[in-house]
Amino acid sequence: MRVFASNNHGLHTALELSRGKLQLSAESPRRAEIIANTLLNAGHDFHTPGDLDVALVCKIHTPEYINFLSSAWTRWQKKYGDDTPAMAFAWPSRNLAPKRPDDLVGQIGYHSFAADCSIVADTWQAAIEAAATAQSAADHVISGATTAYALSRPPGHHATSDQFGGYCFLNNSAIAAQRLLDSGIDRVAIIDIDYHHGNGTQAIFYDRSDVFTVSIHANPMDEFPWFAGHACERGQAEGEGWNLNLPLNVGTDYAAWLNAVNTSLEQIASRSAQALIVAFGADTFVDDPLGTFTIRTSDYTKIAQRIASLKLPTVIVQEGGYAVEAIGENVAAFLEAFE
Ligand code: OKP
Ligand code: ZN
Repeated sequence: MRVFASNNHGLHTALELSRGKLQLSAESPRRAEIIANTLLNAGHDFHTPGDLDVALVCKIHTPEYINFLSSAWTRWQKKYGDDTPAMAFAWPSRNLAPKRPDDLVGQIGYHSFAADCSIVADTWQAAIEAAATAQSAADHVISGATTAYALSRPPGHHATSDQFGGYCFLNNSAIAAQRLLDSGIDRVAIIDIDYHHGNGTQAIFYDRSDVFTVSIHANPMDEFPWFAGHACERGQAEGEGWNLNLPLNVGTDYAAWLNAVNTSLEQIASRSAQALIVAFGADTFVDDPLGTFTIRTSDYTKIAQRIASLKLPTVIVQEGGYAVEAIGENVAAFLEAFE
């Protein structure tokens, strides 16, 4: 399969606040290195992404968010003069004013929803290239290929139009979906099978019916992102009925996961989607340190065969997956079914 990957993803090596400590993020450059090595050995066809189309990104993210992300590190350096990662410590949560402050630290809080993300010197460059990777994979499908894989890192599905969090800055899957629409496709479906709810993707398309967003994930009553991902969230206005959440219990096994995928595929098949984005996280894997599902490597091939049976042009975009030693094999197992 045609694989798009940036050589510069490692520019983003961030810290996360976890269990009261600042530590190296589980979302590491090593993840992408292992995926790339495994896929190269398996004979996949590697390409670097083209330049990101800024006008495309502006259809998914707000100008003030893009301005903020592109200048945050320089502003942080100017303010503090050292190399500590830029992070927030206050957010406009319930009962606080949602007005955007002028101060940089206030803006970091305004433009984020979690402290598992930090901005370092080249986070913006890495995020741009991750988005470009998804854009180029979409372009490959637009030019007639049945499938393409975007090895995007940092991931994207938690990023909303104007907030980062959950290791995500730009919503790569949403950008790929918009690219497909802009090529003349009337409706795109996104199936997000990362362990965590794709809250950013849901929010971006919540009032739209041109993108049918589906997410299968651990119940947000128990798992990150906690404040989105319930079955009752079905879209609004024009988009009412165009968002489907299938929250699953902690500890979900392959049989129950397959069942949710089958439900999703039936829904997608009845919505006249002409192309598909798979937001693929491998953190449903049995040994994933962040997940609790019990999916095994060979299960990824079987689930991918089900998804491929839709016979839609498909862009696969990498999201999470933190069992680093197995992530390459898990991605390879998934892609295998599309060959
Ligand atoms: C991103 B993606 C654990 C912190 C967990 C939230 C999880 C982000 C998942 N130390 N941070 O959906 O894989
Ligand atoms: Zn995840």
